[in-house]
Amino acid sequence: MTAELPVSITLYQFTPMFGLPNPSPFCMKLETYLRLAGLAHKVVTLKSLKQSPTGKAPYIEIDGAVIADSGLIINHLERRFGHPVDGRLTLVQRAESLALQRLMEEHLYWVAVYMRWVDPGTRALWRPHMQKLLGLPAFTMPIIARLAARGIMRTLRGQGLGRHTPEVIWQMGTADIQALAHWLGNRAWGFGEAPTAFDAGLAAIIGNIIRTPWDNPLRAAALKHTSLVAHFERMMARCFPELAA
Ligand SMILES: N[C@@H](CCC(=O)N[C@@H](CS)C(=O)NCC(=O)O)C(=O)O
Repeated sequence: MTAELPVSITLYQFTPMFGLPNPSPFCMKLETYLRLAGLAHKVVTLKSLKQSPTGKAPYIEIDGAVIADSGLIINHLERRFGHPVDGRLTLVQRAESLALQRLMEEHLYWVAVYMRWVDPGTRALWRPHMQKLLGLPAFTMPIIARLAARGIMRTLRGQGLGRHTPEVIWQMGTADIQALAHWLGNRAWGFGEAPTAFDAGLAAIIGNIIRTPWDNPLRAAALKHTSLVAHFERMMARCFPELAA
């Protein structure tokens, strides 16, 4: 899990939560990838996103360079260290892996954002976790929570999802989950005998949906698919035994 390397890699990400390595699917995907690749790294918990080149997490420092975006970071590490995780994939498999990651990260992720930050039914349940994530005093939370929900709703409207009713948003997320479950079928991993970056991304988004500790239609849809739940648990047992149930 921790091959000695002449380089140092520092991963900057949010504080762990919900019994997950990270409450951000992108951070969890990258940390999972680093463990799958056996690349030694240091983890630094972010207090602010100001140092991130994109203003988003995760980002890494490697060889004196700072790189943001989990996908770009994985591409960089794959090239730098001889394609330790995705190297055996064919071009067709790479195309499928990319398409599925885009589904998870550019669509399903936004339904999960709605689930956590905006859904009026459960927004209050998220508040104490949001406080931990942002590291702010409790008395600021009523106003911060309202501002955050408003800001994220604006982003969701720009992305397009936020222009739909809650029912339609849940339906769209459920369709994504079904597509992922049907695609994975009963296979242990997406592409053959060993997990790839796709599996890191799948476990990260499904884990973040099912381990969010309150009910909603997206979580119910994911929990119905035992193959997705088993895939997440398999990845946790393999990469994060210290957190696995
Ligand atoms: N495409 C990016 C997305 C990263 C991302 O959206 N991170 C979220 C956390 S899940 C973030 O930092 N959001 C802070 C913000 O938008 O201000 C990646 O793969 O790393």
